[in-house]
Amino acid sequence: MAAESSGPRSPILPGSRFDAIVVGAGFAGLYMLYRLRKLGFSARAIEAAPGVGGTWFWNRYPGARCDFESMQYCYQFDEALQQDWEWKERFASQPEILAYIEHVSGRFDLRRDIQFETRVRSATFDETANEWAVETDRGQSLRAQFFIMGVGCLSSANPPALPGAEAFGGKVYCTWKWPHEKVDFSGQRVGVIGTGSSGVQAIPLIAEEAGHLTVFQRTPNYVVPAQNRALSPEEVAAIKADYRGLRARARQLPNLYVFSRHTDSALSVSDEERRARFEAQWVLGGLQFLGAFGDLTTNPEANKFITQFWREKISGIVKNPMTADLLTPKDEIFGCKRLVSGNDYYETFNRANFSLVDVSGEGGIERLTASGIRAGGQDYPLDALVLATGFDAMTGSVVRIDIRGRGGVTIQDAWRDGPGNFIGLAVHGFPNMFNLAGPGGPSVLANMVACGEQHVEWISDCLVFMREKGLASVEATAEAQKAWGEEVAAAAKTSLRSACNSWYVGSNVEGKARVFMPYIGGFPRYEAFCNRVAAEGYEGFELR
Ligand code: N01
Repeated sequence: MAAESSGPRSPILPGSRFDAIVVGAGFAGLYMLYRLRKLGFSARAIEAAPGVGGTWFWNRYPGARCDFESMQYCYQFDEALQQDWEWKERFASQPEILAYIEHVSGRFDLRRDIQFETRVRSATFDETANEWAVETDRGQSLRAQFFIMGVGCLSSANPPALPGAEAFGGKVYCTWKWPHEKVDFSGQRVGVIGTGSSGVQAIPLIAEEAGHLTVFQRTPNYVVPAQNRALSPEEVAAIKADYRGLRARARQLPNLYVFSRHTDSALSVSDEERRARFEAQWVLGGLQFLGAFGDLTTNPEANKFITQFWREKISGIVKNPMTADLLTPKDEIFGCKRLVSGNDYYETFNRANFSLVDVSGEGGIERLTASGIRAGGQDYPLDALVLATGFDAMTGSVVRIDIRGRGGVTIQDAWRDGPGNFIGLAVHGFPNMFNLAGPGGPSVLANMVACGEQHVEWISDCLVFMREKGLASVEATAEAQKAWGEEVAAAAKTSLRSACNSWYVGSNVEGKARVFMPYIGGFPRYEAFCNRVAAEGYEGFELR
């Protein structure tokens, strides 16, 4: 289906022993590779795709776009790079982000150390040699002192088990592995399952093309207009004149992201003032809505005001009152699931070629049939079905590798009750292994690119420290991991985000431990922890 599987496979690179093996050539993995090389470590990155980009390589569905502003969702490690690159839009589209990552890999000649179209199958810690033995799906055996994962938080798909899937005669497309060639939906009856960020972005564009679009919605989401637009040369110049200043300000903020945010309580103002503030943040666009008041995601009373505001917004846009009601979140806590930033989402439901089907009831979608979907006792004929059903987030891409640490303990066993780790970077029992921008760090709650850079720099410093001291292994202690787990859990308790079903808590994956996985204590506090650990000679780690 996709072009990447049809061409010749990229060659296996020579060499089998490295200082470090990096898994993944997305934002974090690429920078890790760059940094390792710069510091004189030998490194090989292993990447499943035939190109760089990670999540931005695969997620090519129509409308795919970042919900962080492009001038912040990019590397800051190289001033010339951030000055040279010209972002076109306020929120960059997937092709623009992919072009940027490809530019970076070319500019720093990173591809020569990346082995593409290769999956790491297993990684086993050799306690005698203090190194990792890595096997790939191409039959290679590689060894390295350090095993570093940049596998992405949202890269392991979680497709629903739909009865009758084999009977369906139409085409099935998945947002997370979209074909490289243009998919032409002209005149077709298309169904979309999933109204998270991916579905919300894809739906308006598919609707423009399809003969008829049917959206199967299980849970209504809060969708805020992105208010995307072209960047003007003046605003780009203003940011570039003080790019370092912008980055420094971001570091002082919980999400590593500068935007308009207020810290006062939604309860401290009059109804009119509150409404005006909501309206102003709505107009500013995207995730900035979260900054309307300081307590929207911590105080249930403040949170409730949003539901009313959303109801009014939707009924002001969507003409059919039944559709508007179905689209309106009711008991859903605002901000609990990731706020969705879209373009023309609610407006799309006014189209004549559109149906919204509620599949929230018992049983939801009953089955796929040869000609479509059966739900609520009714048949919906379809020529094509789009799955936008999300990911086994944060841990899925780690646990699908057969990773075995000290004593042969598997990562699956170690993480059975949740992804225990120390400062998001290391796991007790798995010496010399690091995880970039995953659970236990601010990662998905923050600017992922900037967060990944901080991780890469911390790990690089640790590796240099070990080299200078002649150390063979570094491993998080059980006590440090336990204490960090308590910190992560205590922070989660302060937020309403841990109180609902979402991929943040793993509830979308059957059998997954229910744990709020990212660290919600804010980036500055997180970075201070990391810095203190390093300053104290890697306190919380056992160095051998
Ligand atoms: O996935 P999701 P996503 N029957 O898990 C529904 C990032 N991202 O790919 O809510 C019917 O959010 C499910 O319904 P419910 C971003 O962090 C960012 O959209 O579980 N429906 C839900 O509606 C985002 O949060 C960007 O009831 C079923 C949807 O599928 C994360 O990736 C763009 C179902 C899944 O939503 C994931 O987003 C895209 C079933 N059996 C992604 N199973 C931007 O930067 C699942 N669903 C803007």
